[in-house]
Amino acid sequence: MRYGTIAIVGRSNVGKSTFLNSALGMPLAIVSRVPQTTRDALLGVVNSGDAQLAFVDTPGLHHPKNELGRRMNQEATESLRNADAALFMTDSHELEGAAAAPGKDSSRARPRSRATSTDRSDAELLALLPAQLPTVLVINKIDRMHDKTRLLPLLQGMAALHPFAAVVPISARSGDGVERVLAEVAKLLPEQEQRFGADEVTNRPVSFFAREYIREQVLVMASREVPHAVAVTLDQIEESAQGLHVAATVHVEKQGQRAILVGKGGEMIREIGKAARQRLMELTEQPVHLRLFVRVTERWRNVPRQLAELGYAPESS
Ligand SMILES: Nc1nc2c(ncn2[C@@H]2O[C@H](COP(=O)(O)OP(=O)(O)OP(=O)(O)O)[C@@H](O)[C@H]2O)c(=O)[nH]1
Ligand SMILES: [Mg+2]
Repeated sequence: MRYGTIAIVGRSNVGKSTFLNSALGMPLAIVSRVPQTTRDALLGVVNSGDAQLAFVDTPGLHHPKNELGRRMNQEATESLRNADAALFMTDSHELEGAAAAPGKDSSRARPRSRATSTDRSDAELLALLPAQLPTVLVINKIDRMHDKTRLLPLLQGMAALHPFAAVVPISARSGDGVERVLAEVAKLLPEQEQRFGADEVTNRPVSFFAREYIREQVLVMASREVPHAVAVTLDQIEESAQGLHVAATVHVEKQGQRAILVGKGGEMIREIGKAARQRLMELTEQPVHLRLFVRVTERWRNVPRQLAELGYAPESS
């Protein structure tokens, strides 16, 4: 019997949360095209053969621009310190693009589109892995590779950067290769008692997912306008015979962002609410009543007191 925690780390947007969902067989974690979607570490328990794999999905490592970003990076590096193994994820599509560009080495891969000054290279991030931590390299999004003959040299190039226990190409979106990752990771875990019951998936309460699923829909529906300025707090969360009652406030930083999120005649926020409610109903398997408010909370990403009030844990020392 094997059990252990595995930190899933890598740059933003490489597909860490998509992988967790694929391994779990349910869309627990939020996913979007916007970098820095995940802000808090999220446990997802996967039972595979005689092993129990406690995955911890983490925020994408990046050069932070504000207090929130600093805490997100800290959350990821702390998860690594507490893990029995790591899954380091990168994006084959980006590696392919970087390798094709003359004078660039594949370890320096950065997003081909949407590249920003917050991006960090894989080589930089590999240096953050604790020396003795057994690590599986997962090369994601192989479904997007134009030239599959490039895969082998990319795998070899990445493998040369770090003593990985295994290298596995996957498509987290289609599920291709995910089982192999589970098998490789299970080999790295200590022989010990399992910690979670067969039907335990996570340790986060429904209130966490209520906030997350609302923020996810904002990212999905208004990704161009307000990608990172959004936080969600709950004003009410109660269960009754009629189901789950949730009232939440969506915080943005500027009046203009508020106008966009509310939309013409309140249409945008209604659509966000409808989709988030659907996600919550599927998670909790009960009717959900959701009311949303949009409020301007200036500079919340930079003010430690407001970060704490908006649910982002105070920095641990
Ligand atoms: N084509 C393709 N797209 C993928 C795959 N895996 C993830 N994606 C997409 O990549 C984008 C980012 O996915 P996420 O799972 O949110 O990435 P992440 O690494 O968790 O990102 P952060 O939380 O921001 O660090 C989303 O649009 C996903 O649908 C894949 O295997 N193939
Ligand atoms: Mg994520």
